[in-house]
Parts: sequence; structure tokens; C-alpha cells
Amino acid sequence: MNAIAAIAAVLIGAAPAAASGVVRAQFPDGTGRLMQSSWFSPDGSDYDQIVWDAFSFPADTLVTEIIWEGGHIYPGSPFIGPLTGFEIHICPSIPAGIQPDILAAPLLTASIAGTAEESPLGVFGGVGLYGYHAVLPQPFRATAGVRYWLRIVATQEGIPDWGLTFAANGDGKYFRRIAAVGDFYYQSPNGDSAFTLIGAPVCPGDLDGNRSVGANDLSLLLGLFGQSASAPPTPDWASRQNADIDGNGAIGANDLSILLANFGAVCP
Ligand SMILES: [Ca+2]
Ligand SMILES: [Ca+2]
Ligand SMILES: [Ca+2]
Repeated sequence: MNAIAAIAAVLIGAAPAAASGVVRAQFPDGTGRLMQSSWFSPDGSDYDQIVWDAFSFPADTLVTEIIWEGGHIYPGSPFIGPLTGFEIHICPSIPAGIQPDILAAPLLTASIAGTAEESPLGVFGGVGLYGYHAVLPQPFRATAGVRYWLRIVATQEGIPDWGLTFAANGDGKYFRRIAAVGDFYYQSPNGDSAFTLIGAPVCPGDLDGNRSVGANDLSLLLGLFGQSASAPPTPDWASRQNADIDGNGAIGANDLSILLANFGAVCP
């Protein structure tokens, strides 16, 4: 009996299926700082700003829902337009990967009418923050190792002031478009935006993204066995999220069972 079969032998019963769970999260940093990402609908204005932030996965992943956190920079101001919706895009990178390809068609577009299940999270640094949630109109299939850019922009009928809150983790950069005197400027400031992607691995058990389930995947999972895959994020956060195949927030027997049930599988 080899090692894999020995492990399998201790797992009784049918393997559970991979379930939908958090596949990537950049957590609010708790400061209440906001990066404006909103525009004056329908014609735009010199007050508009748009934010993109990047994400990627070690293995092919289906993204089905998005959660994000933000608030108003000038809450209660009579000059500010009401929040009427959100535009969510997933955009490709330019070849170097350092910024979104703003000329290319988005890979996914979701228009959310209304306030996207806005719910208060509390007051942070004197700023009221809210959580938002949307189910994508169709799942987005992310390819292993490819860098994508999430663009979440609020629509306001009046001067816009809505923004995403800064995140405690990420690669330390985001991308934005600001308007000034009738023109647009693009910048890569320091910081990350807070968002959570919900979904599931395309190929449960393929942790290294080579599109089959094998010994290297098992080795990766065993290396993380018993670890948490929820907050607070660690430097190997992406790997932990990826290894938490059933999305329950920890890497454990269930995940191992799923991997072993798929051992040898070649992924679509
Ligand atoms: Ca970032
Ligand atoms: Ca693999
Ligand atoms: Ca798990």
C-alpha cells in the first residue's frame, strides 16, 4: 500500500464535493480610509474617479459572487448625488501585468441596480462603512496564474463621492483614473481595495494549477494541513485559500478527501 492509498484508507465514506466559499479576500484595514470609485451618471463629470485592483489564482477558479466594502466621503452632504447602482467589471491586464488594459473589452460586466444589499458594518476612523454583495450574472472563469483587474464603480445621480475602503492585504498597489480639466489621468497609487470573491475551484484538488490532480497537489495540501484559510491573511494566503477546497475556512480532512477522490483526474 503506498502512502496515498494509506491516507485514503483512513477516510471513510464518499468524498464531499467542493463547495462555494471565499476564494480571495482583501480585508478592510479598519481605518475607514476610502478610495473614490464612483461617477456622475449619466454623463460623467470632473468629480469622477475609477479604481481597479488586481487578483489572480494559483489554479483555475470559478468566481460567482462578489462582496465589497466602502462608504461615502461626504456623507449627508446636500451636494452629493444618491447612490443608484454599481458597475462591476473584470478586466484583462496589459501584457506586462502592471495595469489593466483599459482599451480592451471587459471580460465580465455586471450592472447592479440599487444599492447592492448595502448593510452597515460600523464606524471606522469616524467613517461609516457598508458591506455590499452581488451575484454575478454568469460565473467568471479565472485561468491559473493570469492577472485580472476588478473594477467596482458606484453610479450616483449627482456629484459622486462613494469609495471602496482600503484593504489590509494585497500587493500594495491599485490603479485609478482621475478626471481633471476635461481630461483623464491614470495612476498606480499605493494601497489595495477591500473585496471578497466567492466561488469554487474549477478542478477540485488541483492546487498547483497544472490542470491535473497529482502528487504535487497532495504534497502542497499536506504542507498546509491543519492551517487556517481565513483571516488574518498570511504571506501564503493565496495558497491557503486554494488548498481550502471545500471553502470552510480551514485546510483539513474534508479537503484531503476531495483531493484524493479526484486523484489522477485531468481537468477540463
Ligand atoms: Ca492590489
Ligand atoms: Ca495539479
Ligand atoms: Ca476546508
